[in-house]
Amino acid sequence: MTDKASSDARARARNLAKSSIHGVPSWTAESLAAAVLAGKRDALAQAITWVESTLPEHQARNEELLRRTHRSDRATQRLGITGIPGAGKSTLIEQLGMDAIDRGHRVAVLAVDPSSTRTKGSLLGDKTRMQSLSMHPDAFVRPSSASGTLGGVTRATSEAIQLCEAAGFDLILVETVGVGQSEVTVRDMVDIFVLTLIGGAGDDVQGIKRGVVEMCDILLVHKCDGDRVKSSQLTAAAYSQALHLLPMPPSGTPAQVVLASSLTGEGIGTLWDKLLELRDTWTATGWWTRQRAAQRLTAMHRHARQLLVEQHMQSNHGLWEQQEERVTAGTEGPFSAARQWVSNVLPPPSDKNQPS
Ligand SMILES: Nc1nc2c(ncn2[C@@H]2O[C@H](COP(=O)(O)OP(=O)(O)OP(=O)(O)O)[C@@H](O)[C@H]2O)c(=O)[nH]1
Ligand SMILES: [Mg+2]
Repeated sequence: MTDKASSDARARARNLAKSSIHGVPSWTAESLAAAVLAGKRDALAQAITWVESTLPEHQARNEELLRRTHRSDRATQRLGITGIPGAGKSTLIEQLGMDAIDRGHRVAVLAVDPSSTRTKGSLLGDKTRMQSLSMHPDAFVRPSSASGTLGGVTRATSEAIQLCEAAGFDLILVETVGVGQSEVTVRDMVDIFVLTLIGGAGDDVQGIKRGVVEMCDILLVHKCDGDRVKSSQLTAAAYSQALHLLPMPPSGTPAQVVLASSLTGEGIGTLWDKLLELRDTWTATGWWTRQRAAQRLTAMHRHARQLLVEQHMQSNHGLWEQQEERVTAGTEGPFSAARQWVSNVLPPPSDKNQPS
């Protein structure tokens, strides 16, 4: 082969590899939506990659994809699992997921980490800890979602949940790393929220904020095995008492404490019983559907606010930067700078828009 021929061949191979990596050539919103609805996992993976994009030129095609895959009639369950790094969330998800498959479910696992605390090690950990699940035909595991702003990650995760459900997965497990802001938003997209703790370590050590404890439905004292059994029981007892002092959550069901080990499988049956009990109780009281409706509204409000701010920042970037410089230099206060910017980018409310 001549030099020219071999370099052409290399370029063609490179382009082919590039196009298959990006998946650009074949999918349209219509064909991708159809493939997702047919339960094709490569299409689902591609669709999630699409919605993770924040590029403005991708928004129209993404919306088309989401419109075509929108199904409100599927009975699905969304479970959030949160806790400090290393609490055993992925190991628990592997256990729960495999059990759920045995019970006839199709399981999707999504991981959320807007804070970028995730190291290569834990990504690798996800793959090895969810090994059976990752390889099972009735499961779909997406180790880590897009990085970016909290708002962007929240939107992408909500949309990924919708896509998984459209592809026929009826149990969605969302793993959240960290103990801060990310749980607040994941709470807004799941039906049941489980906080995993480790026995023996106090909240100060684990960095669990009271707010996160307040919003969980099940508090799981995990790794209750070997020489941790005693300390796990003490931690469980302390939290059971503390939970009594919290106000009644809007679901009408106070959070419950469960002891479990994913290593021995002990307590996992109890966890299942509690999960099913919550689903049945909330279906009967109507909380299940009310919570979902409230979550859809919250998502719409949040997204509308974000879009408004982003669009105005783009359309009047000069003034925004000017205000930023003033606030940085201390020549303008942050609140008045924000107010000035808003009154500059928005037209004053006219009488026409006022309710009569
Ligand atoms: N003793 C014991 N160890 C466990 C249990 N569950 C998980 N582990 C171990 O805890 C370590 C962390 O487990 P992971 O499942 O990766 O924890 P994680 O919370 O998903 O970690 P990140 O995703 O990095 O936040 C691993 O070494 C597991 O083998 C358990 O029930 N008992
Ligand atoms: Mg993990």
